[in-house]
Amino acid sequence: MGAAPFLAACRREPTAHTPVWLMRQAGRYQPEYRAIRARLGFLELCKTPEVAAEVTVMAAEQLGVDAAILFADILLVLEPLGVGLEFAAGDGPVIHRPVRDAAAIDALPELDVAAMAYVADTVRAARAALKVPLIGFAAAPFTLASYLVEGGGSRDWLRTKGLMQSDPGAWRALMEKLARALAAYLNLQIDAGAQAVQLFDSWVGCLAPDDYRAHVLPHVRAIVGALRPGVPVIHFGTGTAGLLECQRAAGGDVIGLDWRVDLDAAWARLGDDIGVQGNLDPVALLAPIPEIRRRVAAVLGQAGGRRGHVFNLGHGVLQQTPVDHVRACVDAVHELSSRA
Ligand code: 1CP
Repeated sequence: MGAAPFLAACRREPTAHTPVWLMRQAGRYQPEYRAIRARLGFLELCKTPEVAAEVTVMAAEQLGVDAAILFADILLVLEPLGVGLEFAAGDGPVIHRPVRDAAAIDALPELDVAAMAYVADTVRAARAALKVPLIGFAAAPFTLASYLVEGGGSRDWLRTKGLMQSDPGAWRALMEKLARALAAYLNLQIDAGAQAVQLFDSWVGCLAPDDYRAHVLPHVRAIVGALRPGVPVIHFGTGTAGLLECQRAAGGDVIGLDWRVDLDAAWARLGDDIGVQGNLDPVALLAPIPEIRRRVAAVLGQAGGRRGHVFNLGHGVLQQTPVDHVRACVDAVHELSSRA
């Protein structure tokens, strides 16, 4: 056997089947995860490396996927910045002291990456137990800034886009600070053993291409350029049909797509010298298994067996998804893409 299929696909090398992993493959849809969460808060779980590693490994093994993803959260890096991160039960994440103007941005400390040592410990513990490659991850700076500025999740990102458009100097200072933090954090994960990394720019699809080019692209590019060489970078976003060329220009070996684009048309725009990840609608996993298989076949059909396709959902596994449907999806990818 050559390299693991997941890493081979990230490098656009041939593989015996299309590799598959799923965003949020560890989480609330699993009874074992819910049992762990009944005794540990989310932040506590993330900060207990043995248990976070167990959650990482359990998801990968149960599903038979081709890669594991570190169990952590994109918002953890905000905690040492002293902005009051809390994962409030039921309501999603809250930032108690949001950062909304030049003075607050100036006062935001640089990340001391030593504060994230527990994540490196999780990476090491997971690697020791895993048979498949481990993906590390971080937010891309726009998506991280959106939580920091809004004070939590948002539907319209008014304050974030408002800051970007009305005080571009302050915005740039914020993005530069976050980009330095995120590059150091990802390199910490890589040094601990992460074999690929994914940048989650989950909410960047709310931007006009001109704003992306002026206010986001340079900072993503700075992160990608600062990472240890030789480790594949997956650059993911949702709602990015208007931004694909810009995302490609910003960097990454593989571009992660959501279901709102045809994978083949998106790949044609990106060019065949880059990999593509995606892009089944997570809602499809609620359908009966024969329908799941039909939809998996449709995504694989659009990829056409080309080198460089990593199968995934277009966003995370939904909490309501039956475990056997998730497994059926993974099995279908392997069966229907087998080239052995
Ligand atoms: O209550 C719980 O148990 C916590 C739910 C939960 C989980 C399971 C949160 C809170 N984070 C996570 C894990 C997580 N988050 C992973 C683990 C690895 C895996 O994929 O299996 C990853 C990669 C993330 C990344 C993440 N966190 C993103 C990017 C991906 C995406 O969904 O777009 C985002 C936006 C977050 C913020 C966040 N953390 C948690 C929640 C509920 C949210 C979303 C809040 C919102 O909608 O704004």
